[in-house]
Amino acid sequence: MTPQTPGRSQPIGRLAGLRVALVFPTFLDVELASHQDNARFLGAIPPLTLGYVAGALTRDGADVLLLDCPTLGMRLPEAIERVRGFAPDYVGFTLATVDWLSSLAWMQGFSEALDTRILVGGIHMECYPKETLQHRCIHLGLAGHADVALTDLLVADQEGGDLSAVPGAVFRGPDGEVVVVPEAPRPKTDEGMPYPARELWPTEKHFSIVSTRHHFTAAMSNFGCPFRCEFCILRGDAVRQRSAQSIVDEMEVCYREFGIREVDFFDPVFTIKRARVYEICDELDRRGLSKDMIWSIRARTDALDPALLDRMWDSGCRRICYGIESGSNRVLQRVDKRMVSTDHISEVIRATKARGYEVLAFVMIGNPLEDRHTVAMTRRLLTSLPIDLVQVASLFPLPKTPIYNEIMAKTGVDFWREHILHGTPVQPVVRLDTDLSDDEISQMVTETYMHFYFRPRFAKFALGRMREPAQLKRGLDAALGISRSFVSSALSQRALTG
Ligand code: B12
Repeated sequence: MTPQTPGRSQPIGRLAGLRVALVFPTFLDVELASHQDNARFLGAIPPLTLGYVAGALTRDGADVLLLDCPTLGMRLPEAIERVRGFAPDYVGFTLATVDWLSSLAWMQGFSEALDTRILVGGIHMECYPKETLQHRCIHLGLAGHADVALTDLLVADQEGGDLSAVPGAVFRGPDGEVVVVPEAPRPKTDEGMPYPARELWPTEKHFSIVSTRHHFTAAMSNFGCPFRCEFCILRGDAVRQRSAQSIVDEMEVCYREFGIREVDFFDPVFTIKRARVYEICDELDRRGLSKDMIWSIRARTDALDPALLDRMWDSGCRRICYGIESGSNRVLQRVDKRMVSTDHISEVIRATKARGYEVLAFVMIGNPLEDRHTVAMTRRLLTSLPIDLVQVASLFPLPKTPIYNEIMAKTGVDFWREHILHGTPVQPVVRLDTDLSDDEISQMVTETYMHFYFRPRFAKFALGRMREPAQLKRGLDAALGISRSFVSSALSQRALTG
């Protein structure tokens, strides 16, 4: 029997008749505060967050339009026209702090063009709810998971009810002052949480730069993370764990209803509970899904062991993305990845590759204690191990992280708050315990990519996995993009040094 999407079989209908358009903007035409290149090269990843919001809304009977603009190649004017035709009561946006200016430009565009209420949520609303609603184009916000309180919020807003009784509500009171209602404690399980509403987005168009199968989707097996990395906003966040049953049910829906053959789990540590991973594998085998569907996970090298690697391989897991972050043990300890040492990382990566997995490593440049020497150590680690793919990020201190809190304590300035309120630039980035400048770091990021990818080993790997021309084109586009940013950063370095 095909499993049902939870909640959809018996809609409660409290939102019946309400129309909500959810918009995931295309940001590349606006000046970004963050990593433009990453966004371009990652691929067309589904807007999972809005998929979950849409799932919660349709569960309770609302009509929802979900516009995945980057995947559809849709710019602001076209998106406005599409939404106008839908005549929504609300237009919803998910906000990430680093993309604030782009989101604001889109929300202002919608607010000027349409007579509708703008609704916001997302991780940013846990950081700067008050500052966000200072912008008059935004009417209503929610901090916390949509399935918990969104229906209450919209019903209260529609009926002129008491918004201050809704946990996580953010709104302007009668005198115009912004009211932020504390979020209720996060649920510990995913009970009652719908799946992302995949029927509302163009699944056939989604891919990631590393995906190999059609159709592809992204998913989440946990929300939040119990680890305590100092650069991460999820640190200490209450973990909402999904059961093995619910994860495999969702995979089966993906397989049968959407023809999906590859699922990439985006939560940072899929293997938090090893017993659950065994259950997932058993269930995938029992339903015959492991024969024809591949999946990939993100994990820490200290949250896996050889037996688990064997078990996941047998049930169709084919890629593991490890957050190894640095080749320097001092840097790892400084950012509280202290359970890991580079020796241990090397051992686990070799064991992973020996079983046939593709190995992707995430590294960062610009953490506290970073210097040219530690960056060289990271590069050496990457090229000394059987790693197939690498993603290099420059540290952008995020709000609500220990690194950012230390920067605030030292400088006395909350840069992000100023950015949200007044649009003041957040670059050059103020960094902690490193003398490296933004320009040096971005050049090192590009050099690290070049150092890793422009090697015969990678060319062999890439050619070996190209099964269709589209994959080859994506790989070449990414390589060209990296080379271009290398040349332009080399030229600007030369200009700087005269
Ligand atoms: C999958 C993912 C992506 C996907 C999909 C993004 C998406 N928005 O759907 C892709 C690859 C496209 C992506 C892109 C980016 N991401 Co991202 N992403 C994630 C990841 C791994 C999971 C997000 C998710 O699906 N969570 C599951 C849902 C259930 O939880 P949620 O996101 O909190 O959403 C719930 C509530 O917040 C609320 N809610 C959320 N939005 C809304 C909207 C409305 C209207 C309402 C009412 C409620 C509501 O209801 C949701 C459902 O319960 C998170 C890290 C993590 N583990 O959470 C990073 C994360 C959110 N991403 C991050 C970043 C930086 C980015 C990028 C800026 C990177 C870049 N420049 O390319 C872009 C920004 C795009 C954007 N505006 O979201 C940061 C955000 C940090 C910050 N404060 O800014 C995070 C936290 C990663 C990290 N540790 O740094 N991302």
